[in-house]
Amino acid sequence: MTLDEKTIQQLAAHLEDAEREARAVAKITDAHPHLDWDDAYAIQASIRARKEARGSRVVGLKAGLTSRAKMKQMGVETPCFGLLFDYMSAANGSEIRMAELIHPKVEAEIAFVLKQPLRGPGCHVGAVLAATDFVVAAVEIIDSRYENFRFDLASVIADNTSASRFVVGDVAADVEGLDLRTLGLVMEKNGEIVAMAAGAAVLGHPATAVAELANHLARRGQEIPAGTYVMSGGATEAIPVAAGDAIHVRFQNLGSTSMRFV
Ligand code: 0L1
Ligand code: MG
Repeated sequence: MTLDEKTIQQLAAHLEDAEREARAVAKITDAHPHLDWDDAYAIQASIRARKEARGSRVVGLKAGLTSRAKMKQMGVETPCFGLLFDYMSAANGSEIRMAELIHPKVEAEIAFVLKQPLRGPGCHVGAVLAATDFVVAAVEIIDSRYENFRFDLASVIADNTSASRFVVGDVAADVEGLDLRTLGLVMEKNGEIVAMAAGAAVLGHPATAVAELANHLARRGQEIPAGTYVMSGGATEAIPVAAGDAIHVRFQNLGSTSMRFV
C-alpha cells in the first residue's frame, strides 16, 4: 500500500462521483503514479462502502481482462476483479439509457451461479465446476470512468473494473454435459456480426476466471459465497455502442441476450 486512508476515500469519492454524474476523468495514476494494486482494491472497497451506505447492494462479482482479445485491446496482461451492484442489472431485451453512461462498450461473457462457496488458495476448474449450480449467457456493458478508456491496471481496478450494467440470459444450463471451452458465441450489432468467440478464449476455460477470483479473494481472507453470480470476463474484445444501437448475442446451448441503447 502506498496511500493513506484519507486519500483512498477521496479517490473513491472522485471515481464514484464520476460514475454517478456520467463524467470522464483523468486516470488516477496521473496524480498518484505509485498507486499499487492493494491501494486500487482498497479504493474499490471504499466505493462499495459508499454505495452500500446509499442503499445499493452487491448482486454479483466479475472477472475482467480474462481473454487475450481483451488484454490485447487494453494493453494489460493480468485479470482484474470487480463488484456488480443491484442497479447495474438490466433485463434481457431491455433498453439501456445512454444519458446515464459515458462511453459504453459491450462484451459477451459466460456467467456462473454457485451452489456452494468457493475458497482459495488452490481453487481450480474442477472445484468451480463442482460448485456451479448453473451457467447463463451474459453481456457486460463496461463504461470506464477514464477519458478515452485510457488507463493502467491499478487505475481500472480502483474504478471497479469499469463495471456499469449487465444483462443476464434466460437459459440456465447445467455444466454437466456442456463443454464450456468449445461453447461458441456470436455478437451482432444492428444485425451485423461484430465479434465471435468460444469459451476457451477466457483463460483456456471460463471456470479458470472464477477459480482465479476465489484465489484472489483468499489473499484477502474472503471467499465467493454460495449463490453468487460471477461473470467470467469478455470472450471477445469490447465493442463500442451508441444511442440507437441494438446488440444481440447468440450463445450455443445458452440462448441469447439482447439490449438496445437509447
Ligand atoms: O470486464 C472487463 O473485462 C473490463 C475490465 C476493465 C477494462 C476495460 O474497461 O475494458
Ligand atoms: Mg467484462
